[in-house]
Amino acid sequence: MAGSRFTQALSVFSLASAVFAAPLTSVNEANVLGRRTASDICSAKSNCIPFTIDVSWGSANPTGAGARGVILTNGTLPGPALRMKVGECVDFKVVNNLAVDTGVHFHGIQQTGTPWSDGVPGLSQNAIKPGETYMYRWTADEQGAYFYHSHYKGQIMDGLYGAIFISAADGEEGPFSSVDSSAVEKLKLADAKNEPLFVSDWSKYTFDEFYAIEQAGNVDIACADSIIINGMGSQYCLSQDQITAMSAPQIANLTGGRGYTKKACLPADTAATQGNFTRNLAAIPADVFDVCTSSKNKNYTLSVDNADGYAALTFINTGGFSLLKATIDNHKMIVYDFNGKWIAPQTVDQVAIGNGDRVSVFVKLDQPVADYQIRVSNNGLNQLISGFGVLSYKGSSGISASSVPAMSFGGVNLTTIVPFAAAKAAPFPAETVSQKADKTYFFHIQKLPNAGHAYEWTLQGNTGYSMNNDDGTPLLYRDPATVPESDIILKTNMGQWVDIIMQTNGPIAQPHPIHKHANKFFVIGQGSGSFNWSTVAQAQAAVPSAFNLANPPYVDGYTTPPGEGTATWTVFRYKVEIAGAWFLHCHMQTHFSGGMAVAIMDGVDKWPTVPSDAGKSCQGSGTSNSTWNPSCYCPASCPANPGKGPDGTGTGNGPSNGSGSGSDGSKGNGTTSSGNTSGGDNGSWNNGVWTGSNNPAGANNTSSSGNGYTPEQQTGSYSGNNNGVKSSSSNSTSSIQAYTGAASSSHVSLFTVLALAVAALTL
Ligand SMILES: *[C@@H]1O[C@H](CO)[C@@H](O)[C@H](O)[C@H]1NC(C)=O
Ligand SMILES: *[C@@H]1O[C@H](CO)[C@@H](O)[C@H](O)[C@H]1NC(C)=O
Ligand SMILES: *[C@@H]1O[C@H](CO)[C@@H](O)[C@H](O)[C@H]1NC(C)=O
Ligand SMILES: *[C@@H]1O[C@H](CO)[C@@H](O)[C@H](O)[C@H]1NC(C)=O
Ligand SMILES: *[C@@H]1O[C@H](CO)[C@@H](O)[C@H](O)[C@H]1NC(C)=O
Ligand SMILES: *[C@@H]1O[C@H](CO)[C@@H](O)[C@H](O)[C@H]1NC(C)=O
Ligand SMILES: *[C@@H]1O[C@H](CO)[C@@H](O)[C@H](O)[C@H]1NC(C)=O
Ligand SMILES: *[C@@H]1O[C@H](CO)[C@@H](O)[C@H](O)[C@H]1NC(C)=O
Ligand SMILES: *[C@@H]1O[C@H](CO)[C@@H](O)[C@H](O)[C@H]1NC(C)=O
Ligand SMILES: *[C@@H]1O[C@H](CO)[C@@H](O)[C@H](O)[C@H]1NC(C)=O
Ligand SMILES: *[C@@H]1O[C@H](CO)[C@@H](O)[C@H](O)[C@H]1NC(C)=O
Ligand SMILES: *[C@@H]1O[C@H](CO)[C@@H](O)[C@H](O)[C@H]1NC(C)=O
Ligand SMILES: [Cu+2]
Repeated sequence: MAGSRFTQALSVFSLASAVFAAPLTSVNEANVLGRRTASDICSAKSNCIPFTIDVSWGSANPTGAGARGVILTNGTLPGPALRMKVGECVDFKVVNNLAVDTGVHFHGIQQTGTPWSDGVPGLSQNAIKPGETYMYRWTADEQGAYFYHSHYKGQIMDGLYGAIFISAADGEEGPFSSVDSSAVEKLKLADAKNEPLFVSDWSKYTFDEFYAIEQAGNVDIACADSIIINGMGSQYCLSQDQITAMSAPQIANLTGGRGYTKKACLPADTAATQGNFTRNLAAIPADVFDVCTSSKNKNYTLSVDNADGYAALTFINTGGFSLLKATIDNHKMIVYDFNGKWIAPQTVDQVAIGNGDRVSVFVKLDQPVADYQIRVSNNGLNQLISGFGVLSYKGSSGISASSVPAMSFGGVNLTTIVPFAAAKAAPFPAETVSQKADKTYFFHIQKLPNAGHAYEWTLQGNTGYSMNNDDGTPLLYRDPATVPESDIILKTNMGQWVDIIMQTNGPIAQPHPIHKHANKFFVIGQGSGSFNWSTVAQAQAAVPSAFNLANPPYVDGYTTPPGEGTATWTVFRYKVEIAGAWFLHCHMQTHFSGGMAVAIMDGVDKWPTVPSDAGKSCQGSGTSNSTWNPSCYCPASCPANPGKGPDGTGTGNGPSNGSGSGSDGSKGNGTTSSGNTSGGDNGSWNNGVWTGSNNPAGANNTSSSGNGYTPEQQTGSYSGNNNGVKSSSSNSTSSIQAYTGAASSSHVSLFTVLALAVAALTL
């Protein structure tokens, strides 16, 4: 099984490399398939904010080491930022000018009522093909810092990402008065100008090349060339003395006395992190782990004005594998927003930023006018590496002479520091978590058992989630009744409280930044060692201090604790609130690509019907606080009760009197049918015309159907059972023909591809 998966992955790579073998073009040159522009798309209006990104393969040189193929978003890396306000909706159009498929996820956005806009090929949509466009429409329902990024295979490592800032609704008060009660207005202004700092590891290799090297060498690569901030960085090479001085005491032991490589990384054959597998070290280019070549590009500069009193910035880790931590010389940071939630503010010297995390901080601008270094260091034993930015006060004439770094290039503390405590990030205002759960899953995070591959992982414990599922039929489009629950597909009912216990197996329990799509989860407990209880309640009774059910972190991402010589465990608890097909996965792209994910079908009892025009372009022209009705997708004008037609009723004289009252023939305008024979009636409405015939022989059914809105050609049908007993049931079915005029409803054709899809998701 593992073997076939390996082969599959290899063939995918060969395909991709064929695509990428074409000479790289600059952003303005068309790819082979011809460019699409925003104008060749239908012009029907919604009242949402239009936002278009054009993604294309181009080249960039973030570290000065030479140009590399990257994904450019409107010609830039990172892409443009989207700013909105709670209650507003966006028509986020992605024009795929890549030569490969893509899909764009809105990290942390809950997608209430719009599960088809989550941007995950294979789960919530079909991948966007080259030359195609997909329009994601969703509503901003919670303030905070978010980001969009490719969720197709490993494309995030090639650069497709950009910020999303959602400001609070009028009257919603953040935790600003407990930051500084004398400067609430200044804090609000700073928050409104919150600047993204995308912090990320960077490699000279594209994702496909990177993954191919992992496979060829049978290694899990956690060694970067550079840490970049907003697409800028340098490669720094340390002397052997510097490496030795910054090495943690465990390194000699972990590496069998050899120490770090010249690139300051754990060697490729470090068994404790790579596993005891057969490797092919010769297949790994020397510059991946061993050879360091310095290069230089700019340091990103964040300009601030001390007249503002405070600046706000958000660290966002879009990297492939490096957990990061940041400090700003001579400045405290006041963390006020973490992974989609305001929190009770924490004043700290250092913040940790796991992959996918957003950490928003206020910086009090009370230092002498100068430049101060922003330091971003790797936060793990795998490598000694940092990237740098500059906090530049208006009027500055250079780096402050009295600058005091809080940590070294290798992330070693240089002063006494207070780090941000994510485990104590109490939501503001407080949230309530259920004291018990309805359903429990127990996962073992580890390398995929029996696969023999250092780069293959499982979140669940036995089975990995294959990246090739990204090319399959979306789970959202399938009838949950026909999808069996499995190791990698969980099924829940609406309203249930679900516990996810994750044990990260030792001997070296690496930390994993776990991200959940749709609504957030509470982090109710964590500890060291094995989770050797059968329920959370038993664990709570045994080690109450390991749990917090008072006001625990309520987040869309959280990093599991590390362990040396031991396993660790973490418990997430969430309420099923939004029906759809969602991911729970490690946001280290290398682990995710290696299978560390499960799909969750939340709310299978309230499974959504995907509008047939989901993803179709009909971008709106809203500019501010517009609202929209999520059940009304593309139509130019929404009916008062979209998706539902008038109630139909049927009465007839059967053997005894009965009545059927049907609900809501969808947008159809068949309304009333009545029968009048002793045996029963059989007939139908069509465009408001009754074409029924009496059927004295005894059929008791009446039905009506009618055409509704044009040009969308919605057809509603009502069939009432009028069988002379009072309990007659009603029924409504609706189908909306595709905007393009394609035949009838989506759900019918989707069932037919089911068998194929099941096969695709089975490993
Ligand atoms: C991105 O580029 C397209 C044209 O290719 C343009 O219509 C759109 O407004 C740009 N988006 C942003 C956010 O600037
Ligand atoms: C590392 O430490 C462990 C436990 O102390 C010991 O058993 C092992 O031999 C050490 N390995 C090396 C390479 O020093
Ligand atoms: C590798 O094998 C050794 C000896 O069998 C064992 O002690 C160690 O835990 C193994 N390491 C991993 C990561 O499995
Ligand atoms: C960026 O900052 C680092 C750390 O201070 C420094 O070594 C490097 O020279 C700076 N790069 C540039 C281009 O100024
Ligand atoms: C730095 O200091 C903090 C606070 O004492 C501590 O939690 C952390 O482990 C230290 N980090 C390193 C790399 O020594
Ligand atoms: C749980 O496992 C640990 C070892 O990881 C062991 O020391 C402890 O006694 C076990 N606890 C129970 C309740 O079995
Ligand atoms: C829309 O925003 C404007 C300006 O922020 C505000 O005055 C107005 O009350 C808002 N309208 C709604 C319906 O929220
Ligand atoms: C059905 O009900 C109607 C109205 O209540 C009544 O007039 C009619 O006689 C009834 N028919 C039979 C067959 O009971
Ligand atoms: C039965 O109902 C149909 C449709 O309303 C009507 O045209 C027809 O005249 C009725 N027949 C009798 C016998 O009442
Ligand atoms: C019902 O259908 C007729 C014929 O297609 C159409 O003229 C009429 O507007 C429709 N009524 C409603 C409420 O949709
Ligand atoms: C019509 O109703 C009668 C009385 O409930 C029932 O016996 C009969 O089976 C029904 N016929 C059909 C075709 O549903
Ligand atoms: C609703 O109508 C469909 C199609 O006529 C039928 O297959 C289904 O059994 C009906 N359901 C109920 C609850 O009457
Ligand atoms: Cu994500």
